[in-house]
Amino acid sequence: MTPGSTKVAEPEFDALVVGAGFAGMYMLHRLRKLGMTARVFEAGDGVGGTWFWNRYPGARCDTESVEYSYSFSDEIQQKWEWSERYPTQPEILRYANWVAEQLDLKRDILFSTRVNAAHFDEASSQWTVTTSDGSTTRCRFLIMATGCLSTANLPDIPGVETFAGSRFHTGNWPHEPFSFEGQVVGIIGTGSSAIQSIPIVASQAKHLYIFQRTANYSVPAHNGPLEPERLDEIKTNYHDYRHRARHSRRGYFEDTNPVSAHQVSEDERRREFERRWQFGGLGFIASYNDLLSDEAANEHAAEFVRNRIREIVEDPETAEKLVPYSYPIGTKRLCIDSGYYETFNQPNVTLIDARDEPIVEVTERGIRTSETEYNVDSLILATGFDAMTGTLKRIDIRGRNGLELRSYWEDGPVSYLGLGVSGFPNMFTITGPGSPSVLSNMMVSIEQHVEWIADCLEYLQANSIETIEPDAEAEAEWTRHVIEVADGMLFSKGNSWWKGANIEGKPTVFMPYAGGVGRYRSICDDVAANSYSGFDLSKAPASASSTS
Ligand code: NA7
Repeated sequence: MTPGSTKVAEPEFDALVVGAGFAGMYMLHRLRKLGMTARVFEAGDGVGGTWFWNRYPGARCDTESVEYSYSFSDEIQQKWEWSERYPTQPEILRYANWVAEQLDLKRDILFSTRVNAAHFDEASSQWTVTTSDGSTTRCRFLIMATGCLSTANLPDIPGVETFAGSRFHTGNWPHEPFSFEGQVVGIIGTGSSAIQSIPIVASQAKHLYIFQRTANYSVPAHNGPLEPERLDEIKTNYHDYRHRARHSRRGYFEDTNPVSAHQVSEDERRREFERRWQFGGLGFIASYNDLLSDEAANEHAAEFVRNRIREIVEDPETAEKLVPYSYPIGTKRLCIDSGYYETFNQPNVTLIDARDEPIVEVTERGIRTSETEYNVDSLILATGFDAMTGTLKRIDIRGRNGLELRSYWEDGPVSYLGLGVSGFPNMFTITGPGSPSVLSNMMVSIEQHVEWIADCLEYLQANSIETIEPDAEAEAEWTRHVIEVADGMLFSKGNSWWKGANIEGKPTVFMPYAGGVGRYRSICDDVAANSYSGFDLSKAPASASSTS
């Protein structure tokens, strides 16, 4: 079938992909390899997804560059040269554009085009997708590659719209360079985005006021140039490294230490935490295999970080405000920093504990708390995202019988394997809720989903199957399993965006699958090997034509 076909019964594309981040880009490549006609709709005017929008100062990936990259093409992984251990946002964006060129992807991506609605028509088994330019496009398969952190959360602080100075959200940063030189700046939030940007903003601003509602745990990145010898060694052994990551717990080259924190002496534990602290990065939380499931084990790691904060921050009162007590380490996303705690030793930086001194409103001039008004020239909202479901629920998605996804998910997302939703035939979600996604190296999870979906589409074609959708019972069972796994861990103790706790009124349901990427991969593989068990497949009526 060719795009633009006038035959009404025919879909215009075999597949439409929503989003041109790393998921959408790779999906397009795989769809082409299957010989399918495909188009990608992308709201931004470039590829890169998360990395297209998050341009705040200091934006950098917390996963090492050699791991946060595509593995599906050895040519691509051998050719590209990362410059630093952790890639900056501009470098990741350059990489995304370079890959798009290598694979000639852009000719099938419609930029500056937001998907507003997608409705399934049962008579034709087609999706009709309505975009921001008012046009509609029909397809057989709808693949949501909308990312997990793509809807910025504007806090519901009274007056936030009235601020007269420059206002920024880290997740939607302007594309033009902006300097805070000589300015008084206020930043609300101390999550990962704030922790990355604060040292940079503090180096420019005349004064920086940081409004912290919850103290976070952060581990140093110890970023630096990527040594050529290390890069060579990885490139030589890339195949083995990638294999290890795909079958690991978190999707990284180095797996979680299989030892319990209780199995070793206090001295040994301290040495291991110290070694990982000095090495830097998210691997700190993988020091022992029970840090996320055993409170006492967790407390050892938490206390280690608390003591480090007290050592780094000179003013004891400020240090105490920065020390996190309210949740076990790792039950909210661990942060990785470059000089975050050290920044509080600068005379031009003030920490305001918004628990002791709550923010009352944003005024034209600044931020008013219960105690005083802080006048600022610029206001940075580092207040996170309506994660994982926010973007999907903002699109008017309707499946069989007009079933709306947003109402189906009113009490929290349900899905089968985080790949599909019952009642929404031929719709796939890449790294959707119910899959490891944000608990893992996203690249590993993205590639696994894209490859699984591509194999599934091939199977459907080969077997003349018209529609696939999760069986409601399999979906309910999987959703229960996702929650059960999380309940067996300490995640209920952190008010994280993983469970929607950061958004007023959002159902508090733990969304990602915490069972590990290796285990999850074999579950998905088994499902595929068993003729897509847990999915309902329906054959095309004999008269219907095939799509490609
Ligand atoms: P996060 O991690 O959700 O952090 C948002 C921060 O903003 C966090 O400190 C919040 O405090 C704070 N916040 C949110 N709303 C308010 C209001 N109304 N008042 C005061 N403070 C508020 O988002 P990030 O962008 O930093 O990171 C997202 C992910 O990107 C990260 O986990 C990595 O995976 C990369 P709270 O903790 O809710 O008390």
